[in-house]
Amino acid sequence: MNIHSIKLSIISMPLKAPFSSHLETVTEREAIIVEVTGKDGFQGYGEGVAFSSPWYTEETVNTSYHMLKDYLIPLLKQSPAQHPLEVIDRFSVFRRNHMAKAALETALWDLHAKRQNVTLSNLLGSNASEIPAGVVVATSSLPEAIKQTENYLAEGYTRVKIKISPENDLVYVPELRKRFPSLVLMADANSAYSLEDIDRLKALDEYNLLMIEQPLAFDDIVDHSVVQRELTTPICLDESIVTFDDARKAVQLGSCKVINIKIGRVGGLATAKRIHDFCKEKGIPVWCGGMIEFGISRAHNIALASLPGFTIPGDISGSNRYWDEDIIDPEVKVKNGYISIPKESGIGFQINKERMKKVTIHEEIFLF
Ligand code: OSB
Ligand code: MG
Repeated sequence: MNIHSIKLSIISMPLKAPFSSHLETVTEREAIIVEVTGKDGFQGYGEGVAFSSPWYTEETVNTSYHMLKDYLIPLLKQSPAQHPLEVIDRFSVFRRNHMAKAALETALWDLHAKRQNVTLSNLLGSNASEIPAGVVVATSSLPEAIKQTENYLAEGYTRVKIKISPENDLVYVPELRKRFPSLVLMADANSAYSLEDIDRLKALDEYNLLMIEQPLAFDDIVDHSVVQRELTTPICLDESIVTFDDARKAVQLGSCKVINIKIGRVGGLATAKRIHDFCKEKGIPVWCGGMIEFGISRAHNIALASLPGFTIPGDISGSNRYWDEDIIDPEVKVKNGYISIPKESGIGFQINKERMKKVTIHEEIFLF
């Protein structure tokens, strides 16, 4: 793809408020920004979404950095790709490390779209002009959850996700349902339950949840099919779907009725789109998951979520959900519950260079 150089930057920014699930409380977010510069001067951007510690998946900022610097960038240099679709195949000689792979692959998609002078959304096959927004309430205090829900509804969000575990579920869900009877509400368990909790999960059927996300183990597909048969509420898989074949097996086994697609978790836009296409054909609705991300990943999510199979609002919120000031210009904004898809080529947002400078804690350039 005629690459001149790749710059890796590690950035760090405090969240406006702590993000708490039963697994972890995030107060500061680090991420890797990948900037690919072509010999023609075009630039593409990707964002590595692994966290500082391996609480959500096994990757971290440091393992992603190591993979990019010592394996993925040298591999791309050694065997250049002609098209971003080829990249995932090249990378398959290295196992897993999906978030590291996606950071670089998504930057190449942005670069390619800019060279073609099309939006990334158009390049992926969409001509939508906006996507519905969704927001996650993740706090360990119920009064705070109620207050945040009220505030987000006032900001125009129409779909709210809360984090649940056996410690809070039968308090949070009934209370929020009572206060917001017609709210499109869903719950994410991040693997807080086991098969023995089946009665607890069944009790949630009463509250008209849009879905329950990832109740069982992060690497399970089989036991989820047992739970799905017992529940009327649709189960959505997040952590369990890291490859195209995981999605195929989960659908085949009836382990879920909905899939959350995260570009980083599945190793890039090519696989994300492939899972979307398969689910669309099978009549399985999908939505785009979030990673408490900065603007570059948010922009890639917006392009992906513009595809027609994304029939459920995802965890795509405005930049101001987490950040005092994002690293893109303009920031992602939610109006009347929708985010408009930018019309400029590629991801359609500029990098806010001044903001980047302020939040960068490390950078390195690799010449091709
Ligand atoms: O399980 O969906 C998840 C954030 C970090 C790690 C895992 C998850 C989440 C979210 C999305 O719930 C939050 C967001 O980006 O708004
Ligand atoms: Mg989740």
